[in-house]
Amino acid sequence: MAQAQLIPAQGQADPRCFHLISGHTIPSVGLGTWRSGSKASDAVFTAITEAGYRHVDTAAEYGVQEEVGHGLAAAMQAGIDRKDLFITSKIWCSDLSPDRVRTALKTTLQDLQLDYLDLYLIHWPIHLKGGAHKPPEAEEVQDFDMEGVWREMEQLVKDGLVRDIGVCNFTLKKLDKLLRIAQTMPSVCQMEMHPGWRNDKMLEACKKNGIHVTAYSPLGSQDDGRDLIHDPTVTEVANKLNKTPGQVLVRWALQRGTSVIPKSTNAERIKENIQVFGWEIPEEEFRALSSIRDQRRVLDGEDIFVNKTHGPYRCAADLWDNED
Ligand code: NDP
Ligand code: 1BO
Ligand code: 1BO
Repeated sequence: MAQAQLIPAQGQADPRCFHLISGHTIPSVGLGTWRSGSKASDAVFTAITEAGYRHVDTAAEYGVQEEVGHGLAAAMQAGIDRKDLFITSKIWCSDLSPDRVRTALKTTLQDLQLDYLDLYLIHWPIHLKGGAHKPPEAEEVQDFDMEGVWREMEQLVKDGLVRDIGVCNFTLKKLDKLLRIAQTMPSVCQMEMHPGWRNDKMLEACKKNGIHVTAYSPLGSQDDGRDLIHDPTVTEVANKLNKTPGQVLVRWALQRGTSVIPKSTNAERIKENIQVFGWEIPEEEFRALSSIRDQRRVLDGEDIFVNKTHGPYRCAADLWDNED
């Protein structure tokens, strides 16, 4: 079925796709692939051919693009049309200079075995030297030429290599700057969002400007993440609705008007996470989920970008323009 036909009538609570400012659509649930490792290929194939996903989120930095490419190729061999898929990737910090944008995209396309991307995002708005340490030495953090990089990304759209462009991990300040220089509007802003980090101010700013938001780490992420699956409010709502905590968290994101990209490499959970249509979280439960008091980011960028002694970012608040 063509994507456009999946879009419900206005007001209907079954948003399988959202409209982008470009006129394109984005499937509302996508498969995340960060830390999917060698399982990424099977996860992508299962998601597309068995669970009905049409949207896959990846990034050069995840080191899984070749595996994702194998999964996509296998799904297309099994009969899925490229035009029915929505594939997102992201440019990493070490490629965040105008002269590196096109080469970075070409490498990503090659790894994914694709000739265009649906969406290309600036992964983090910080320009690092190639091979920078984590966290970086002071001299490894370089000036970010946002305007120059964005011009190159706009050119990728004009050249048909990318259908939409956007950003991740932006602040109000950076978004404001981008909107002043953009000739092609960012279609999507991808941000950490879940009931433990609602980030309402960015959601509102994006909505006001017609920018669609994708919620990342919707389940609280993994490893050093936050266990939202066992959060008492989430489990209470899940029990009441006879749904799983994962489904409640994904559905919460949809009802906020965001697309959402839960990661799983487990076939059962991949299927579970997209069974979020045809039912709703009622208003009272939605409000309870939206009122969790302990609001904090899981991924504040400190481990990746902060150099406490020499800067230029000495703490996470510096990274986020002191806006939180
Ligand atoms: P998620 O919030 O999606 O959580 C993933 C974890 O939840 C994994 O441990 C997974 O394990 C587990 N899980 C998945 N489904 C269920 C379920 N139904 N019940 C219980 N546990 C479950 O974390 P991510 O941080 O990976 O975020 C999702 C995606 O967002 C990323 O993979 C990436 O694509 C994107 N992202 C983008 C960022 C950016 O900077 N733009 C930053 C972070 C993420 P298992 O695999 O075993 O099921
Ligand atoms: C280091 C990459 C964070 C997840 O997108
Ligand atoms: C690394 C954090 C960037 C905030 O816009």
